[in-house]
Amino acid sequence: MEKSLVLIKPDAMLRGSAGAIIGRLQGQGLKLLALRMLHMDKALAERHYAIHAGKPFFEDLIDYIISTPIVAAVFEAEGAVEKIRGIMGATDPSKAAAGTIRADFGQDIQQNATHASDSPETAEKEIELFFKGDEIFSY
Ligand code: FUP
Repeated sequence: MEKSLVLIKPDAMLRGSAGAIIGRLQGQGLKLLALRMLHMDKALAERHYAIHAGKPFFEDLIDYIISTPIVAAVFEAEGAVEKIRGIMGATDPSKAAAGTIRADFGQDIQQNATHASDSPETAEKEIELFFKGDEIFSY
């Protein structure tokens, strides 16, 4: 079984879409193992997005992700990483397939409603940034 980290980002929080997004993932066979609401600080944001450090959009991305509280979740399924990325759709909501979370809830390439891990290895590292071992349930 594979796990992936999902973040409900500030634009989706401001629009009240967190519950709908979590429900959509649960409804498509992803098992919810961990759930937490937090306001990321700059240090955590920079660690989470370290791979994008130095890119032109990096500073804006950090300011955006720390602009409101967010919801962090761990979901599990066989092939969870690819499954979730398919359900979420392309990074840019205007290019995301109809019926995907980003097409339905995202605004633009920055305010795109959700984050999901891009590989099982990244997922393990990202999950550790947001959750302690005993906060991840198995049932
Ligand atoms: P994704 O894996 O689909 O979340 O997309 P990326 O890892 O390519 O990008 C991570 C985040 O950087 C995106 F969610 C939004 C942000 N981003 C921008 O703000 N501008 C860009 O041009 C590209 C990405």
